[in-house]
Amino acid sequence: MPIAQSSIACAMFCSITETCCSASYNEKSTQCGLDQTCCPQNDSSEEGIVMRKTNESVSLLCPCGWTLHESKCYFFSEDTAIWKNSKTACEAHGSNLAEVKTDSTRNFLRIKAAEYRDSAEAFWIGLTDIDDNGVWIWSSSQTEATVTDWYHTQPTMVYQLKEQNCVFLFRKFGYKWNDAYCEDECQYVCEKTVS
Ligand SMILES: [Ca+2]
Repeated sequence: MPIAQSSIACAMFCSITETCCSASYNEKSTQCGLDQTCCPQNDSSEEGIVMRKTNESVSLLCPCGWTLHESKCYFFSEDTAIWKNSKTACEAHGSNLAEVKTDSTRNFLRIKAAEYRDSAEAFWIGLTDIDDNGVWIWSSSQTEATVTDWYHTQPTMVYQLKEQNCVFLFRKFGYKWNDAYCEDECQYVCEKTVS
């Protein structure tokens, strides 16, 4: 059983281990137990985030199909939708379109998106300048973007006379960011906080 410095480190170890769906951390022995059985392939339930804590162990996990990164769970959709409907789809799962506040999250999203390169051309995230052209705002927290991952030619703002007000991770740009037409049909990334 691997050793981890903290329950969060243990949970992160689980999140990068493909076969792991939850982790148990024993604070006394600092052993990190990886559970491979709680997430059956056919289980499409959306039970939300489960966290169990006892005197001796803590379990931190995301719903099936979601990936833990730091203290949030992320979902990379298979279906496609325009930006506005992607936002609604995330909200229907008790989540929001993904927001990037740290370098770590920025890198995680780009690397994770690349794992889907055979099946995903682009993933919407929660960034838009629809209210004020050139001012990029995270839609759920209503904060201005400070950390960004624009491809070097982006944002273009306008392309072929149409405004580009919504942002996706774009395969053509190594999943760095592109501003695009909000009416494009793309896959999307949702996030929710482990609570
Ligand atoms: Ca663009």
